[in-house]
Amino acid sequence: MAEPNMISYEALLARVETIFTTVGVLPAAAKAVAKVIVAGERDHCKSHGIYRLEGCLRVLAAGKVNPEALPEIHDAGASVIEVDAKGGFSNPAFYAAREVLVARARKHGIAALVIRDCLHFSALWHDVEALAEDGLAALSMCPSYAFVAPAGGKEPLLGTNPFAFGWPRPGAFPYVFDFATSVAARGEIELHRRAGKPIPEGWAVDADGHPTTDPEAALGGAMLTFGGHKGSAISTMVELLAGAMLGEFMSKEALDFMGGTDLLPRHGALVLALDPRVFAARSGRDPIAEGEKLLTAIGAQGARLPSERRFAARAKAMAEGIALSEAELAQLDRFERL
Ligand code: NDP
Ligand code: PYC
Repeated sequence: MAEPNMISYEALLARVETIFTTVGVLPAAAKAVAKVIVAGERDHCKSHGIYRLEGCLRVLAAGKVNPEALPEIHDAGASVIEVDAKGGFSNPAFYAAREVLVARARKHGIAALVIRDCLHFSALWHDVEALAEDGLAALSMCPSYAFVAPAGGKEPLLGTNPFAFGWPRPGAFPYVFDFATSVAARGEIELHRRAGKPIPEGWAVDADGHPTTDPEAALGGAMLTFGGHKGSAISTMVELLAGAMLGEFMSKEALDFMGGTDLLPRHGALVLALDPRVFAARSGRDPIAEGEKLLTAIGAQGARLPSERRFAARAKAMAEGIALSEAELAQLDRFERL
């Protein structure tokens, strides 16, 4: 097998940022989007790493994302804050509103960020990890496209609807989980298709509703929810809270609006931030210390915490560089010549 090419995090970030600014994305947005893509690659989350560059450039070329969008914050001083992404990527909108979300959660104990009208392609751990670093617990969710059949059904109706949670830990990386409510993210199936590999059984059914391990048939059929009816219910909750409740598209509407899955979905997103110390204030107990007892006990059983693999991959990439294949490097070169 060919030796991987090593590139530093900083060098990859600079290259990806330049690719975005060259095609007209405003510098602050280019920085925010490049940061999440390169962080995905650094943490070896390949389904939302540099592979996503192609989709971002495609939606930019199609004129279906606003490269000059300036997120607009609507803040009435209450615990619900809105940021209108103005048809731009979701990440700049989140970072634009992060400070006020944190301040409001510290003041009221709980605050919600409503992100409106955004193009969403990224993993959600970025949001909850950032908030946990500010000492807050956080939940993040959004719809996507109707790729997934509800448990007991065969037709795509629900999105892959990711759901993420973060919890602060003293002197350690936060506790973070982040998963699609489908068995696997759509990006994973696409990566299997590109590599010419079958997908595991149980991920999807074909267009006739029969189980399939062929990624092509899966992409043309329906993905399945994780945990059967349980994942289906959580996915439905994401549609209701981050779609219907916000007055933004649910996954079926997002798909109808864009007219196909070639371009990234446009919808809203919901981020909740909670200050554990405000909630526990009258108990006299330290919620972070109490939480640590549980997290330590999980580790003591030899079980790994979610994100441990990701944080280990990050440490390795920061020390040794990020490994890219010849094909990935060639693609970066090609995008730089656009
Ligand atoms: P995975 O199944 O790869 O991982 C889900 C979570 O479980 C991670 O936090 C992972 O931590 C953890 N985990 C995995 N294995 C174990 C284990 N053995 N023990 C403990 N924890 C474990 O994620 P998905 O494929 O479901 O989703 C991938 C990404 O896709 C997510 O980041 C999600 O946000 C994104 N996504 C985005 C969408 C969008 O619309 N923007 C739509 C759908 C998905 P670790 O990383 O350390 O392995
Ligand atoms: O991997 O399922 C996915 C996905 C959908 C939108 C962004 N990522």
